[in-house]
Amino acid sequence: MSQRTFSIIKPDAVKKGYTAAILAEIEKAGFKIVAIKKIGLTKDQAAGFYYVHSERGFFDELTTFMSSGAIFPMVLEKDNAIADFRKLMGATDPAKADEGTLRKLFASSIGENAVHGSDAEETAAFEIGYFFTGYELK
Ligand code: RTP
Ligand code: MG
Repeated sequence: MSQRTFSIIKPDAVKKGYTAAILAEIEKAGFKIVAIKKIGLTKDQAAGFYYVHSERGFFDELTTFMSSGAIFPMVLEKDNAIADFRKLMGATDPAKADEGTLRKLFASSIGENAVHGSDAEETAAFEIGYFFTGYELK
């Protein structure tokens, strides 16, 4: 059944000029881009997005990184979108990511790993609502 997931092209990938190449891989994999925009987050806005990790040792590094430059948040749609996008994205650590995955192709380290993807239906709903409002999601 058709499902929506949420993704971000992170600051490292935007800075390196990989945005178009990543979008091409996403469309090649069968995802429809429902919504996309270019924005910059404050550190507080990054902390709100990643609040589930607020007790983790890497939280300060993560929110500093996510607010370090422009990002492209987006909403993607296809059958089984959440699980299929996690597969396309690859492991959190690019050194452990399978060949052909976005993180294998475009990421440099566990901290600067090029893309985000929602991990469950509830997180996708929260994350889509964090960045997009109803009229942007036609
Ligand atoms: P994401 O949420 O960004 O899609 O990544 P993920 O599900 O694969 O990984 P998650 O466990 O949710 O971690 C969120 C982000 O935190 C950074 N991280 N750094 N230094 C570290 O040990 C470490 N561990 C995680 C990564 O950028 C990861 O994407
Ligand atoms: Mg995650």
